Amino acid sequence: MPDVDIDLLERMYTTARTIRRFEERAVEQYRVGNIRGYLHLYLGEEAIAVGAIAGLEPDDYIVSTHRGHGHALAKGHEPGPMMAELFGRATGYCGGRGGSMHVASGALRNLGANGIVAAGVPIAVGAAMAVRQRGGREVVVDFCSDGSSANGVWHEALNMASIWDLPVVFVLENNQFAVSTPISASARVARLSERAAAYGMPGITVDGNDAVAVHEAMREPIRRARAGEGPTLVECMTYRHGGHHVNDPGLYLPPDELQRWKAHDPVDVLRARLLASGVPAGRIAEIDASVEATIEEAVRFAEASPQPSVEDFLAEVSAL
Ligand SMILES: Cc1ncc(C[n+]2csc(CCOP(=O)(O)OP(=O)(O)O)c2C)c(N)n1
Repeated sequence: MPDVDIDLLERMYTTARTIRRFEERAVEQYRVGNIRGYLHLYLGEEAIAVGAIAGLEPDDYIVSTHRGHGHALAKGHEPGPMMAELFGRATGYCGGRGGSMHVASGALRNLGANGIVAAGVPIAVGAAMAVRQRGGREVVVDFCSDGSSANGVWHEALNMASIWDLPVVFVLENNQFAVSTPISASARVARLSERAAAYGMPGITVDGNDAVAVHEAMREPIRRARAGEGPTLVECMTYRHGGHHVNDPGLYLPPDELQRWKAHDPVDVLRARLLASGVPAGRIAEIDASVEATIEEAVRFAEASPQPSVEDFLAEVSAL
């Protein structure tokens, strides 16, 4: 087991637990009609955002996906305005206009979740080009999905990032399904990280349910990107705890496979690491209680927040 700083381990556990409770409460709020439309949950995949972002600096960028609540929370978005965004309220990160699938924050350097599969990948490459042109030292982490890697633009974007040695790390969240299609029905390669070879960049596969493993695996890709040595593809193996979105019962997930992955739960893995590192169970209970209070406060904040006004609908819309 890698030797990990206890403070870092506590921070990673707190973030994973925050994402978990945020989404569990979001499901409740969806069921009572406070959140509408689609809600794609990150339950079971939390370790990827937590581990990948733990190694970034505040000025580094992320680009997210339709399953993006965890990315945003790990990048420092506060649960209150995040929940308000899901509620469509004026106090949300995008004034309630983005909702679950379009959370973004310039200040926090989250270039946005995206409802279109693979659409974030060229945005990440464009951001990395901008960093390069400005002579900056920021790194862009592009969260993308197994489904996105079957999309033409994913391949074009990886190729361009590679030929120009752009400062980007592609973090492919392989939850093994694109809606109900298993990865075995859409790819012939055993590991999607093998696709990196086609573009002359390193490709690695890591246990995406272990935040420490993800964090360790990201060290060299982040260093490489920052040093101008080019991109890396990091495939993180994981599994959804349910269907594709909140209203999909996920009946196509083989029950024994789902159970196996649930037994390797990302939050439990971090808790076990804390205990094994000598952190007392009482300290973990304190963290849990504080997360609980934060998320309760986030729900209250969202509920009490005003709806966006009709007059403001055209604000920030420009016509050329
Ligand atoms: C370009 C495009 N095609 C199809 C869809 C419809 N769609 C939404 S999510 C999804 C697949 C999702 O699977 P994956 O990309 O692996 O991400 P995951 O949901 O597993 O995180 C599809 C096909 C879309 N949003 N965008």
